[in-house]
Amino acid sequence: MTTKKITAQEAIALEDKYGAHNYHPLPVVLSKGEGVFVWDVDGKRYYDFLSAYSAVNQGHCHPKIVKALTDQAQTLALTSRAFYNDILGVYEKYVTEYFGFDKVLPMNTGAEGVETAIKLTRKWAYKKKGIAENQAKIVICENNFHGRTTTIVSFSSDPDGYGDYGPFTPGFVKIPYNDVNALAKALEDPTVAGFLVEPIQGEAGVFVPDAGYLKKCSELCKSKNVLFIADEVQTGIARTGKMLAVDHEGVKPDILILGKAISGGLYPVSAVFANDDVMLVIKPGQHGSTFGGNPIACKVAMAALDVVKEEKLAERAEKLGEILRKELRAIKSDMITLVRGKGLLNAIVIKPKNGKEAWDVCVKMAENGLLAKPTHGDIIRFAPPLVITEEQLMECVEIIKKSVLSFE
Ligand code: IF1
Repeated sequence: MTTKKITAQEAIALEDKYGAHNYHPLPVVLSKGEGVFVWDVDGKRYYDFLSAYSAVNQGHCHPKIVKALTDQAQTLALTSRAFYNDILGVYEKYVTEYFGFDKVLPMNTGAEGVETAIKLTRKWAYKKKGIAENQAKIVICENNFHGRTTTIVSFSSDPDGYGDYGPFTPGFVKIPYNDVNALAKALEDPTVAGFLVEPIQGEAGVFVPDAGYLKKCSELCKSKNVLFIADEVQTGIARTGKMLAVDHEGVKPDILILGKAISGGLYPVSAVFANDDVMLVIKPGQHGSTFGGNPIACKVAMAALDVVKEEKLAERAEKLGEILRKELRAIKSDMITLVRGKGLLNAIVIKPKNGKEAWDVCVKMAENGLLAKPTHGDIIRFAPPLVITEEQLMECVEIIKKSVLSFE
């Protein structure tokens, strides 16, 4: 198949006519990416302040990760798990040492990682904790986002996420986020096997819980023999200024879920980590995936994780995040009512002015060369690739400022 260069209008019309209408993108058609930048089909350059929802923390098309991908693609792409391959074990050793767990279970998407963690928790409940068959419960939080499978949307608070997708999977108990007492109360039920939580709620608009929340939750779980399950699909891999967001509080989850930037956005790779006492409850034939742990995925993930350390991305995110929030707070506009975040996972809350809202601010920023996406109508997420320099960040602050002030 050949693709000749098409116009933005043509590209949008094709998606509209032939694609399902499950997204509503900004009217920008991208055709190239490099580092912190993306280019549209007309050659206009933008700073990417979404980073594919934090999948491209290492920057677009990072040469080291691209090389790992193309080299392995020309050697051996996929064997399935019916046979051993010469890369998977090497990757498993690398990645478990990297994150400090006994075992990893490789999957492809974030949602599959979450599904894996749910199945693992339930099987552990029956095999180890001694909960009666089909009685295990998992505590989850209001306004969570963990993916889009039927089981995961069963415990979503977002009507767009779950509406008309029932019947739903039972076994989940919803509590308010950032509420230790609510967790303590929920854990009084002896059939609770796990607590699944995002260290920062991404979809909820980058909602950062109080300091100490995760630590207290993890201690409560320990005291009740309940698995503490951290969904770090979005917050992990240096995004919040530490390798993992739980590292800010020195918390070690019983189950850790990673996705997105574990591949630098080059390939769908997710991973579920646990120690032997938990992970080994799953026996051969009881879980898996055709593509999970394939040689390309393993090589790509190792390169992507090398880059995080080599380029000190966690330290950069920590330092530049402080600067970004300080500069955003200094913008004198009553349209920006709140600036929040950790590391380079940030958001501003927009109060509409003269009929202009977050969407209009994003359209204006795009005109001015910076891409960000509104969520929940009034929140704009700012999450550039972590390879951004301080000088580039200051240029971005100017674009954001100019765009917001254009509505005064
Ligand atoms: C979409 C949001 C971000 C996630 C956490 C698991 C997954 C995600 C904490 C599932 C995915 C996504 C998916 C993307 C939009 C995006 C998102 F706004 F919807 F919430 F990033 F903020 N756990 N997040 O954030 O991972 O299966 O997609 O690989 O378009 O649905 P996935």
